[in-house]
Amino acid sequence: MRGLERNVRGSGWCLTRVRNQMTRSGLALLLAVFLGAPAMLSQAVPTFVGVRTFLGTPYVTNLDDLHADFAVLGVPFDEGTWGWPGERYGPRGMRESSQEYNHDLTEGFYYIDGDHTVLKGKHWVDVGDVPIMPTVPAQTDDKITEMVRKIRSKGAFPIVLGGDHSITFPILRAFDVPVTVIHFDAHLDTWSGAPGNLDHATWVNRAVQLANVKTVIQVGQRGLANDEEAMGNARKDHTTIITAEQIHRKGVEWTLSQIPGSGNIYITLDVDVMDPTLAPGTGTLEPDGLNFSEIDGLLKGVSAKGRLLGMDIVEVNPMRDTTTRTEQTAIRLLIDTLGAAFN
Ligand SMILES: [Mn+2]
Repeated sequence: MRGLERNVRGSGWCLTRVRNQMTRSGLALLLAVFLGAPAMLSQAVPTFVGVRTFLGTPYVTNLDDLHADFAVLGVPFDEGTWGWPGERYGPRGMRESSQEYNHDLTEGFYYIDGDHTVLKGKHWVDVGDVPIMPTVPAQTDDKITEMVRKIRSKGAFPIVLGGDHSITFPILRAFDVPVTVIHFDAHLDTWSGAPGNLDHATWVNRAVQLANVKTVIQVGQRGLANDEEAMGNARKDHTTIITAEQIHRKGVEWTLSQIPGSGNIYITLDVDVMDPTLAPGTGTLEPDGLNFSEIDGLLKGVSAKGRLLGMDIVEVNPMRDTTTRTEQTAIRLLIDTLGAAFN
């Protein structure tokens, strides 16, 4: 039934792909044709056709109607940045770039290496964006918490697309169980900032004060923006720090060995943890970041350290990357991580 619920967009199907689809699920197609209902043909839709949802998943506008394994929530918010604005376009950019992998997601994702498929039978939905109240960030933050809490109460895994990094604090507030936060970032995000302020460089100081946050493991820090003040606060916050240089020098396996096993895990991925050559579309560029194999290996490795309960991808700024490679890389990392965590 899931397939029949899917939105089939346009009639310009590529014949070769339709033929392949027919070989695989000819019966479903014939049935659908006879019943006059849309078949599982999303794979056959070109990437430039249709209304954009993440990976072409069904759009659920009312969270009371949410029945899925994975729920994608956009947070188009960048009022928490000290640098370049534009992260508010991150969710739109990632929805657009995700069309590259648009297909019937219950078929899972096939990897040529290892000749295997992950996430088979999983149901995804896009629940749209958090309502944003411009210039009233506390209200926006409350909405973030409310929506993530609701997604979790419906038994779905929240995938949050930011937005600047300040959004991770209201997301974590929505978890009512103890979590270890694995924080991938070029920066510690433990700066003191303006008094009472929640912004993208200070959110870790607040996160560690949440009763449900057990600890924060910081991975990938480097460069000149991590000053003594941020380092002092990171120590006071009892965070574990593994720098980019250590990862380059000692490798992915060593890095994973430094991260203890944990009950529940939450992953927050600031795309600036990657090298700017790989992810130029972000607000705070810093040379000598992680390459794709490093960040991919680390994400897959940490997701096996415990029970992954949620994930966000933040600081994607499409206005600084017209090539869209930042978005594409982030989406691939997300699928690889979920594939490792749920197989
Ligand atoms: Mn950050």
